[in-house]
Amino acid sequence: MQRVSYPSFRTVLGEHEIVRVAGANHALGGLLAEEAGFQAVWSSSLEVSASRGVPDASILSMAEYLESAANIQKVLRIPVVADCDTGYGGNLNVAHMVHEFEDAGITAVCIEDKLFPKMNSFVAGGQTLLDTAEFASKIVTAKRAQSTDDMFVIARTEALISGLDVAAALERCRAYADSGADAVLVHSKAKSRDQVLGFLEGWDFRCPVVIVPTTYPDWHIDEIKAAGVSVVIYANQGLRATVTALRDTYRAVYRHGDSTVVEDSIASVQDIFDLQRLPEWQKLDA
Ligand code: SPV
Ligand code: MG
Repeated sequence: MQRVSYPSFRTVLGEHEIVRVAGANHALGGLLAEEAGFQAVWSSSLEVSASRGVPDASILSMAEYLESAANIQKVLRIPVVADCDTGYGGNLNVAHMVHEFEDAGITAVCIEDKLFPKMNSFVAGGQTLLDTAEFASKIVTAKRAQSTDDMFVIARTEALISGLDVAAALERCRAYADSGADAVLVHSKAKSRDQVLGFLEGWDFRCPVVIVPTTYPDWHIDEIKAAGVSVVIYANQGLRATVTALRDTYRAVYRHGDSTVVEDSIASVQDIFDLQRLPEWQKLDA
């Protein structure tokens, strides 16, 4: 058994009309997303920071996020899209980030136009934007810093998150696309898809659009595709499912006094061995 190989995110995007991406914070989560059929995995800053028990507020360092993303990518046959927040500082931090993520085999990174340190998009307050030209220069720097054609840089606008309107989001994304972004991500915390639909109606598709339908979960993939979106990220459903599953399981075992109460509803140990590809590893043992 050799290390698994995987296509670049750019290749995957070229092969699919729409790419479905699932959030994860560790390799096992990535493997389960791959098993379910997703075409890529989002190494989510919310998930990674939550897995460390700290807020998603630029508390962990670039090296810590890199380690998570790289550990996920090492075992997958699908590419990782790394959520790199603001790029961890200014332009030169962005350049260092691109170098390091590229070295680790990551083929897609996403940076957002908020001030460093950033706060998670769903938190009220702390959503101050970087000036459009300054963020555009981060995109130029990121593209200059990459050493392979594969590296895919997603420019994410938090305009709608910060309370600006669709026109402002469009203006920012046009500037980012013209600065070399490979795709734009328009994030919204509205309770319906209407804000993002308004964005798509005004977008001239000079580059692909990425969305994160967390607060408007009723938007079916066929409708998202018909609206012209190229990439959809289910950013934190896995994390939230994990919390529910662990909480219910721990509480039930503690309350019941033995674990018979959960045995029928939890994965078998053999299932874990299979996810670990144990038989393939055993063949390596000379
Ligand atoms: C993440 O998953 O870390 C994201 C999406 O950036 S959100 O949490 O909605 O900001
Ligand atoms: Mg994030």
